[in-house]
Amino acid sequence: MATGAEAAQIFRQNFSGGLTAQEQVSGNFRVGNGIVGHATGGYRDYEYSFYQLSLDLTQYLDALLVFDFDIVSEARYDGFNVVASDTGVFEPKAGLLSPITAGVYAPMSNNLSRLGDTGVSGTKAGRATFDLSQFAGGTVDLRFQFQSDYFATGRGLQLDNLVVTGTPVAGVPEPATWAMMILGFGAAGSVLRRRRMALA
Ligand SMILES: [Ca+2]
Repeated sequence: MATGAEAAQIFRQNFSGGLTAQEQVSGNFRVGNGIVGHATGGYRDYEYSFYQLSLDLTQYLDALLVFDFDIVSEARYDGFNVVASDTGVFEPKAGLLSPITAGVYAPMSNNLSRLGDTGVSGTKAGRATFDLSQFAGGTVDLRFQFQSDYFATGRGLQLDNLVVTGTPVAGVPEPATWAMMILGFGAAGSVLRRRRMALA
């Protein structure tokens, strides 16, 4: 888990602008009013929508995902969860990521075709944390997927303030280290110049 002063920011999104090339939305999800999800209106019967994010973690030893969620939906029958794929292909119900945060996921009642048995449902808001360390050293696609059954109610899901942090692999100097190195090279150069002048 990425903790302490050594953790670096890998990705940050507050949805006040558009999406980057590494993000996409599908179904009824949109970006608007500084959020992604059901930005306006509600959701429909048998909806499947998602926000998806591709992360390059090749230069990190670990990674931590944090985001805010706010959902108004039919409890246990409509909801969302987060799934991961390192192949770019998502199989229904496969790759479920479980949050570190306790009490976020709860059992779904009707075993939704893609969401599966576990998700965030009903009327709920909070901040969820996921450990992505199992994907460190590689790339991973994360899908924040929403699904409803026949009885659609509520305005659905909104996501905001998504941050991914991680510990960079050793050997990648921090900016402060680079500054020290450049100063060091400069000092060495001036010593050489003085020596050449003395020889001339
Ligand atoms: Ca926002």
